[in-house]
Amino acid sequence: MRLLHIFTMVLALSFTAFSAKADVLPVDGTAVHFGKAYAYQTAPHQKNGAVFFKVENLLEKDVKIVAASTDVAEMVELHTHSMDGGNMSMYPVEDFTLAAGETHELKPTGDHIMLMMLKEPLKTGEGFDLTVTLDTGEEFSVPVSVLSLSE
Ligand SMILES: [Cu+2]
Repeated sequence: MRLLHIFTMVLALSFTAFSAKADVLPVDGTAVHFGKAYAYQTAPHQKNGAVFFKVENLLEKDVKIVAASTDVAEMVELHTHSMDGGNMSMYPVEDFTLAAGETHELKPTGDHIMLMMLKEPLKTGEGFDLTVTLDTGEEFSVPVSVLSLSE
């Protein structure tokens, strides 16, 4: 009589329970994650400056940046650029849409936060805080570094 050996293999499945998004989710659970924000130094006669940063929307719905403010400027506007007959021009917009799950980049040739009527020139190596408001009502205090024009 033949003995049937039944081998039972138990597969121990190990689950790695993390997603790429969890890697960058801020500990406070906020909806968007800001990259390093920067502005360029300004000359003494220069009244305007601009702030740039990357911002990642961690939610599954679009949100909008609707306002920004800072102590270093009398007025702050959301601006974008467009090519107009070969000329680059910039103009104010109501908001910047941050698409669900996407990273939006504010950069010198595109969307930017315009600082108008600077109270003092922006000096290389210094920094200031920018308050950014979303259409959800959430406010974020974003530290901005001032870079030299060659950076
Ligand atoms: Cu501008």
